[in-house]
Amino acid sequence: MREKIIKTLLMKISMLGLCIIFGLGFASNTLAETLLNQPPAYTSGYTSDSAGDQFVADNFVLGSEKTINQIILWGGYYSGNSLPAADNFTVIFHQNNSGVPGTILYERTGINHTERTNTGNTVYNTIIYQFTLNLPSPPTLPAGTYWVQIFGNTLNSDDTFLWVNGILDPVNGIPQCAVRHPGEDWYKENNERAVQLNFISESSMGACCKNGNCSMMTEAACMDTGGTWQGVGTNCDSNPCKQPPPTAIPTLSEWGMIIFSLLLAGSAIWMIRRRQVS
Ligand SMILES: [Ca+2]
Ligand SMILES: [Ca+2]
Repeated sequence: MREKIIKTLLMKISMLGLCIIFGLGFASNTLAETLLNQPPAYTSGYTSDSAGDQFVADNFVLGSEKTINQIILWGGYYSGNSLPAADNFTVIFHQNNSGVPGTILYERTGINHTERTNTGNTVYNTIIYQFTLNLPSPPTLPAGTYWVQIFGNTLNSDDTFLWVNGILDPVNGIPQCAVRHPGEDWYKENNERAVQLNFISESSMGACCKNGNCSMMTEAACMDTGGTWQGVGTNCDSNPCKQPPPTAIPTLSEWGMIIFSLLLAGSAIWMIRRRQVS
């Protein structure tokens, strides 16, 4: 009888444990909504760069009003793979103008990645990375058809940002993408860009510290970049990140001082002797 009670109790405790583990798992889950999902095809790509001669954009549909605050895209630095410490992307959302990009609704430049991972794939000898970008002052767009244009700004390197082809999102994607050369009109091409447009709930965002720098991201993204997660709901306004200690001014160690004084004494003796000789 007692054994049975203990067994039941143990079962209840382990069930409770499982509930807690699952509960925590769900609680820390990121509340995310993917508004366009076009994974990379790794077959080909287009350069899209202010320091190149080409820009590309891709089209999508929103069924209702949505905020887009995160972009994941796939590409690399063609063709020398000179990976900058900080990426410099420009993101533009356009209205649709008879099947090509039209009026600009949102434009931000100088966007760095919050996550950047090597996919292990190459296109045109270019290492392809998965870049996660958090959009500053994210746009909220009503239901409709839009274009997202993304390009690198690689003025300081010989490489050019390459945005690889993607697989068409059967729900929110629209076949074809658009290409433009400086000073010319947009024209269509028969493929898609590798891109994901997301809405990540603010309630799952928090401050992430790395090397004294603060940026807003999800816990998973913070862990991936090797940062220190400050918790849900924290922000960078109060600069919660400890500044790295200032570089120490090199000082002579005790041994160094002993050797230094011996050298000094030695050269003094040598000087005196030389004077005595002359
Ligand atoms: Ca360049
Ligand atoms: Ca498309």
